[in-house]
Amino acid sequence: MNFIKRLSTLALSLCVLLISATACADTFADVDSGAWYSDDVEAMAENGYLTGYEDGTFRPEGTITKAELVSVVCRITGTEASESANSHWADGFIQAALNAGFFDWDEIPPDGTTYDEPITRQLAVKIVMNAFLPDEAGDYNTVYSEVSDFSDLDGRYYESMFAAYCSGVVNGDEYSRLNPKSTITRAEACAVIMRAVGISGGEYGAYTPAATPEPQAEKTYISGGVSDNGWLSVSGTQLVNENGESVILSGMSSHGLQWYPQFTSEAAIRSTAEYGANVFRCAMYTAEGGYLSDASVKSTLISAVDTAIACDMYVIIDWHILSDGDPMTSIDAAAEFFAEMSARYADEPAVIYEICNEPNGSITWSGNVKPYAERIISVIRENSRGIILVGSPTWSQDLHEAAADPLDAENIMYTCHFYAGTHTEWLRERIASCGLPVFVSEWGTSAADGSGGVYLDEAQKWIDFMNENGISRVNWSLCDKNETSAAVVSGADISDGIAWDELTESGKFVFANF
Ligand code: IDC
Repeated sequence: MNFIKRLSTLALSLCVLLISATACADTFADVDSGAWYSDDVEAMAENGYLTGYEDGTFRPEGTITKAELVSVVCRITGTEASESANSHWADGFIQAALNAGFFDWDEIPPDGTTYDEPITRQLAVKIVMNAFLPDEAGDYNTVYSEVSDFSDLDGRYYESMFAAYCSGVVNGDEYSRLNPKSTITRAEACAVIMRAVGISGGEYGAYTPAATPEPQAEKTYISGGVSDNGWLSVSGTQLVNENGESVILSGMSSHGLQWYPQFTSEAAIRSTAEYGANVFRCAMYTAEGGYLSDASVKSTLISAVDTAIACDMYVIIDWHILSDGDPMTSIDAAAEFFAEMSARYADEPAVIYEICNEPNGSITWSGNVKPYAERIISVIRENSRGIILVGSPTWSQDLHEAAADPLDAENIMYTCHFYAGTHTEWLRERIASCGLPVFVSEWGTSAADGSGGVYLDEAQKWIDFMNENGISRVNWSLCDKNETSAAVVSGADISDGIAWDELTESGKFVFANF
């Protein structure tokens, strides 16, 4: 069959494919000429490789199924449909593509059961590469070093994905991810097919690949960070991500922002992410020279929050009451502060609000902390659905009091703070038996005064316990103060990040356990 004839057959057959179309229009109502994929979609349509829906749309963001992708590839390559073995419209193409070696039997069993499932990106790429560029080879090292979610790629797709990536058939997304197990949109499938067709050198049409701008990595991606998990919520006692899967956040707390702002620099926060942290806590003291006497510390906080967000980390805004033990004392200032913060970060899934670090002194849960929490929660909820962390009396250890009279609100977690040299099995038992969603927003390897020890054996028991129970944790603290809980050795130059040998004994233990 000559090329022109094949094309016109294609144009005809594609009009009835997928897609049940009326006319092969070369523009679609919903494909904006400025969209990154518009040239590729247009080229596919002009060549008659595909058409849109009856209503004149192409639905570029819709997913493409196994049947749809395989049949388009078969038609472009001229792979004739085999005799159907079942009643599915695409069965003949699936059988033919299987025989042609575009994919393996188990990837799309030829019994029709999975034909209408959305195809994964890695399988789509394999089929496209086998069909159009079977001899193209890629390079492991390039992909390994450039792709941030390399570990998500299944081994059987290495060859085709390496070849596709190195030849430009696929690019990483804004986080340098290939998202191999995710679905692929119709627009993306067009781009991938047309690039492969273009690189194959014209056998399937005089097509010059569109000048699709290479998506550049713009944002930092970290595994287990905000781009992976999105908005968090609470399900039972667990913190879960947008897909309802359990999530553990692990990271560092700043020391007092009024004293150690240099440890909230981009280099410092990014360093913790590079060691595996996915959360950063900004401890804004209210007393001791903090916010209530010097509101300028709020700018340090905002800059730290924005830096953590840029690092793809979750970030806790901590109203760090301590020597001022009753949160009620400064409730008006807290309400004003959280109104401002929740408005500022209303659409930001990264931000978590910790409304009272450690209530203490002669106060009670029901008489002081709970009424405080109710007001501040309602303030935050006017703007944000983010997670809210609530402390309890006795420096956030009295979970049993909170459990006896819990808050009636959603996406709330109760904090429990421990220091391995002071708090042991009895506090773990309290957490295990309270029945509340617990978040350890502060813990130390030292004794409760921030010094002494370090107590790494007990700390290990805590880590094991938190892992077993899916509990998130934030370590005190990222600073170089001369106290054992500090993670960084005194006087270290951290302007280029934190090197392993600049970590204290505590820092090494904590960073190794993110
Ligand atoms: C400690 C600091 C220490 C500082 C002291 C008072 O490590 O340098 O002098 O606060 O501001 C907490 C508090 C946290 C404490 C920490 C260790 O939330 O602010 O930091 N700790 O004592 N609760 C239990 C222990």
